[in-house]
Amino acid sequence: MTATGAPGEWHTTACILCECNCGLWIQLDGRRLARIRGDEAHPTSAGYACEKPLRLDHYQNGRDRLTSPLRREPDGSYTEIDWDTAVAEITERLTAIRDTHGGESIFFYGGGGQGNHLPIAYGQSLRAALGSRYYSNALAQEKTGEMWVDGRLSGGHSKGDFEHAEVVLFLGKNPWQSHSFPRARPVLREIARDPARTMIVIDPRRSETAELAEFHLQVRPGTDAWCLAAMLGVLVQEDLLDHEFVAVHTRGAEAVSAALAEVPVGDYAARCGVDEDLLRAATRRFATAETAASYEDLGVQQAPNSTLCSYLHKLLWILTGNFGRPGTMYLHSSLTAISGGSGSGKGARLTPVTGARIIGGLIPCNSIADEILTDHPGRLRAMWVDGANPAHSLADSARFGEAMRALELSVVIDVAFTETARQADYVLPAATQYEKWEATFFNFEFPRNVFQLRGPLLEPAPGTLPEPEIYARVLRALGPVDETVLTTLRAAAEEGAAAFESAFFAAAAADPTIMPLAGYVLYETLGPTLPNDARSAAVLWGTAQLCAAANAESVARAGFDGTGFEPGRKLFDAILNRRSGVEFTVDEWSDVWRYVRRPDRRFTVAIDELLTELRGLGDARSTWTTDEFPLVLSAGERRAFTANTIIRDPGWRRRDQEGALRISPQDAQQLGVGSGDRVRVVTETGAAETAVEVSELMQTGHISLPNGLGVDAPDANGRRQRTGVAPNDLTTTRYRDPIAGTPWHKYVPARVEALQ
Ligand SMILES: Nc1nc2c(c(=O)[nH]1)N[C@H]1C(S)=C(S)[C@@H](COP(=O)(O)OP(=O)(O)OC[C@H]3O[C@@H](n4cnc5c(=O)[nH]c(N)nc54)[C@H](O)[C@@H]3O)O[C@H]1N2
Ligand SMILES: Nc1nc2c(c(=O)[nH]1)N[C@H]1C(S)=C(S)[C@@H](COP(=O)(O)OP(=O)(O)OC[C@H]3O[C@@H](n4cnc5c(=O)[nH]c(N)nc54)[C@H](O)[C@@H]3O)O[C@H]1N2
Ligand code: SF4
Ligand SMILES: [Mo]
Repeated sequence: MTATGAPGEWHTTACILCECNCGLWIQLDGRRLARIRGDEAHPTSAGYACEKPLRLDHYQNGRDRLTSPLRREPDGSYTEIDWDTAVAEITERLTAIRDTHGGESIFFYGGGGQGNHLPIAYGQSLRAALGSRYYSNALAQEKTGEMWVDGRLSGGHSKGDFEHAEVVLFLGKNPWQSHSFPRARPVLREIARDPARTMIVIDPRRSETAELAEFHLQVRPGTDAWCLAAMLGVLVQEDLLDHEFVAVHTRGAEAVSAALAEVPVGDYAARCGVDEDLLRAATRRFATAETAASYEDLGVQQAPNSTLCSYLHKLLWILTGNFGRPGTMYLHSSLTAISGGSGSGKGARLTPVTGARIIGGLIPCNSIADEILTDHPGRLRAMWVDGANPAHSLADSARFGEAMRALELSVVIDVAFTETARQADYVLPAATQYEKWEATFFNFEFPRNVFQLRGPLLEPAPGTLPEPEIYARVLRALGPVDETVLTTLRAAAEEGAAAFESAFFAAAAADPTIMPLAGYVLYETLGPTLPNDARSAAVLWGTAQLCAAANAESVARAGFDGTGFEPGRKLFDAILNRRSGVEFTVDEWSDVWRYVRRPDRRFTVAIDELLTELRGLGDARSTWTTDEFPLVLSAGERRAFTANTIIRDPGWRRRDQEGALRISPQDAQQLGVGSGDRVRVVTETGAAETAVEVSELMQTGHISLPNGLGVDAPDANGRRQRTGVAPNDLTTTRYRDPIAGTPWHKYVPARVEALQ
């Protein structure tokens, strides 16, 4: 569906500012996104939208938009070049690097932020064509610890049914601002209002969510492992476990119970700074509720002991039997694997230079600079970045920038001239997410899971291309697929769905190199035959077929039934046509055990590596502050107008444009500063100046800066201005989780100096 441009017409699309991807209706005024409201027909968001997307035009028409491919010259300036030149030069240099150092020296990063995942599959084709092995994205600086634990426990991805839970627990998570589940604010308000329901929040800060909670366990920063261990200790020592659930649905619980029986609850409550009676009361409330659901996020995932915390958190709901019923936790279907870590990377378990653990196919973000800068024959020589801004979002930006400059080749695809683009050898301008076919693979619902394909509202801005076309141009130059195969498949596609289905799978069976290149092959063959110029959606044909084959029953229940390739065909047609989203699987709650990927369908609860860490907590260190750096800085809090770096123009923020440093009244008094005063924040890695906001929400010793600030964007006169602090000027890759390698963005030892 290309835009008709009829005045007053509401276009169906979605918000791209966080992983909820709420459905939106948008009215255009020329090329401006003029009026924006929640899409009432969207199956999950049902008309809900927060304040952020109302000003999405700052994304669509940002001053920093790219309109031509750029080449970096030896003096660091950029020259505009045409697409043919860009594709030819990049292909030639990629080929030379592959021939000299092997395809595994070409590293891929990104593949979509919060709303643009469709290009991942086309990127996988390019990786396969080059023989690239290593890949990563932002998940490897937040979710890989949790992914590792989920993998050990069940092999699935767990989430909660907050809307129907009697008790909800948020661990290092502030859904009032960060959302992450459908209609977060109305759901939170309903829970707070209902005397029969209870909210528990574990957060050092009195966040907007904590403000609504009955129990706020206001831990000292970085001490959640002691808090969670104490809660689990209470469960076992006060005999609050769901014994029947544990007996029927888990394996290895004896070892876990034995370790928890020894937890000194009072000592650990003191270690995390939470009143023991409050901790016990909150635990009893959680354990005795009919239904409970919980969510862990960055407050623990980017802090000390993060993988251990993920484990202890999941034990809380498993040992109390809060799984597999409405209002509890669940595992869910997926249309496709989100990490995108397959390609030829399958089998790589450790990074090539530093030997760090690869989880979900992703190199730990904290290792990337070392994988490039270390003098080692296996080091990474080239980097391809798409839809990410790692020179801003990863720990220690200065070192990441140094790593990018040390590469033999770096290519960045983005809509804007970002911090990462400004370190790259080539910059390729993409059409925005409102100018092309796009989709998100953040599809985490149960029992009805939803996928939405969005059509373009506008033609691509002059000079830009949708990513699938960019990948196709590079791949055509590389020529990884025999032309006769493409010709045969093109003819079959012209003939119709059935002919194409048999032809494609016959070709894939005859030649095992086809499947890893499926995105490209589908784009070149099926793509041109799709209605409404939906060529970029071609890869979803394969996705739909694989999803239908893997989840036959629940796809059939969603209305896509039949024999052979019929269910996949029906699902693909629905994806192409139902613009507010498609329920692609419909499950029964009893089906949830199908997603426990174990032969006995039980949770494997004993994880030896983490039980050892649990037993060692008594002697483990819980403070990393020093006389030089006496405060704990949370570098990257979600606020009302932050959305990673997706919108670069500070004018989109209605309040707190500069993103002040939040500090407790006690610390402010000691420094002799008040709200609005300017200070310097100093850490081991760097220093930055900022305004202060004295806040009752902060505990003494804890300071907090927002995420997504500190980008350099042109002002009305075209001069680049930096607004606010770039958090990763202050962070380090050195502090990291021992298992997942994830950074401690929420625990950066710091000091604050008052400025005159
Ligand atoms: N408005 C907005 N929403 C967003 C985003 C955005 O940029 N802006 N980004 C999206 C993305 S990518 C993500 S991953 C999610 C993240 O969503 P959240 O994880 O909810 O976001 P944060 O504000 O980073 O951190 C949550 C809480 O952790 C607390 N915290 C800090 N240190 C500790 C600690 O030691 N222990 C505990 N228990 N808590 C601690 C903070 O005080 C904060 O309230 O948000 C998504 N939603
Ligand atoms: N210190 C600190 N660092 C953090 C965090 C923190 O809390 N503290 N949070 C971390 C978290 S949880 C996350 S998820 C990461 C996020 O960091 P990144 O994954 O790097 O993502 P974004 O900042 O969202 O950048 C998305 C990029 O995609 C571009 N873009 C938008 N639309 C399109 C499109 O259609 N095509 C293409 N090709 N590009 C497009 C945007 O211009 C932007 O440059 O940041 C992390 N970094
Ligand atoms: S909750 Fe997230 S996806 Fe929904 S409208 Fe707000 S920013 Fe957009
Ligand atoms: Mo994130």
